[in-house]
Amino acid sequence: MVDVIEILKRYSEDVNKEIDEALNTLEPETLRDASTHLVKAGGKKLRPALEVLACQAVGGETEKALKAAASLELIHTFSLIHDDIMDNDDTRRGMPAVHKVWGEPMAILAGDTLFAKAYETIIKTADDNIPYERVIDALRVEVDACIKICEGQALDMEFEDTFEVSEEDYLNMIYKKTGALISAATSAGAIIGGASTYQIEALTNYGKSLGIAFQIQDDYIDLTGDESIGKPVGSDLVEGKKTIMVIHALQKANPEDHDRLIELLTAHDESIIPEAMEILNKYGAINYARALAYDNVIHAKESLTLLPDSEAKNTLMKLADFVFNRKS
Ligand code: GRG
Repeated sequence: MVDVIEILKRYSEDVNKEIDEALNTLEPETLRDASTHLVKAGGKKLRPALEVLACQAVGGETEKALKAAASLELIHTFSLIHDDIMDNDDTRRGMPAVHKVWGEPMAILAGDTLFAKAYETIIKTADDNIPYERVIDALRVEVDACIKICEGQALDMEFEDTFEVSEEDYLNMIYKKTGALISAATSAGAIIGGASTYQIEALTNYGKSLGIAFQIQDDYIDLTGDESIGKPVGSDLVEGKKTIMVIHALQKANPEDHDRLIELLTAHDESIIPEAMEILNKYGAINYARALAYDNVIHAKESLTLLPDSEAKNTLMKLADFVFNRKS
C-alpha cells in the first residue's frame, strides 16, 4: 500500500508543474486563487498516474504523457468543484469547498476555467512532437469521457427520486460518472504512447473495470471508513443514495425489511444509520459489494495479460489492488 502511494506521488510533482504552468497566468487574482485552491489541496493523482503508466506500458516516453496527465487531473478537479456546488458540500480534500470560500458564481467560473485549461493543455501535447492523429484521438477520448460523466451524474441525480434502481442501472451509472475518466486516462496514455489497437483496447478495459471497482470501494468506504478523511461515516445512507449495498439489500430483503429500509433512507436523518446498517448486514450487502469490487479488480488485471511484461504493467497490477484496499 505504502509503495503505491509513493508511486502516485512519483508523477505528482511533474503533473503539478504542468498544471501550475497552465494556471499561474490567470487573472484576476480571485479567479486564479479559486481555480488553484483544490489543486493545492492535493488529491491522490490517480488519473495522471494511470495515464503515464499506460503510456509507459506500451513503450511510450513519460515526458510526452505529462500534458495529457495534467489535462485529466484538470477535468477531474473541475468536476469536483461543480459536484460540491451541486451537493452543497462543505469540504473537499480536507479543505473548504471552493464555493464555500469564493461563493457559487466564482466557483462555477473556476470550474469552467479548469475545463477550458484541460483542453488547452492536452492540445499542447502536439508541442512534444506527438503526431497530430494521436493528439486528436486522445482528445476524442477525453471529450467522450466528459459527456459520459455528465450522463452519469444526471443518472445519479435521477436515482435520488426513485428506489427502482437495478444493479445494472447502478453499474451503468458508476461506469459513466467515475469509470469513464479513469478509463480515458489509461486509454489516452496508451494512445499517446503509440499503442497498437489491441493494446489500447486492453488498457481501456483495464481502466473501465478499475473505475467501477474504484466507485464501489468509494461507496464501501462511506459505510465503513473513518471520519478523519473528512466525510461522516454513513453519509450516503443519510442522503438516501442508491449504492450497490442498498440496491442489493432491497432486492434480497423480505417485504417488511424492504419497506423499513426505504423508510429509513427517506428520513434523511443521522439516527437511521445503525438500523439501516443492520438491514444491509442481514442481507450480506457489504460482502456482496466487496465481492463485486474484487471481481472488477480481477477483470482489470486480466485485461493486461497480453501486454508485454514491464515495470509499468506491474505497477498497474499493484494499483488495481490498491483501489480495492484503499481506505480514503
Ligand atoms: C466533466 C463536463 C463534466 C462535467 C462534470 C459535476 C459533474 C459534471 C460530475 C460529477 C463527477 C464526480 C465528482 C464523480 C465522482 C468521482 C470520484 C469518485 C471522485 C473522487 O476521486 P478521488 O478519490 O479524489 O480520486 P482525489 O481527491 O484523490 O483526487
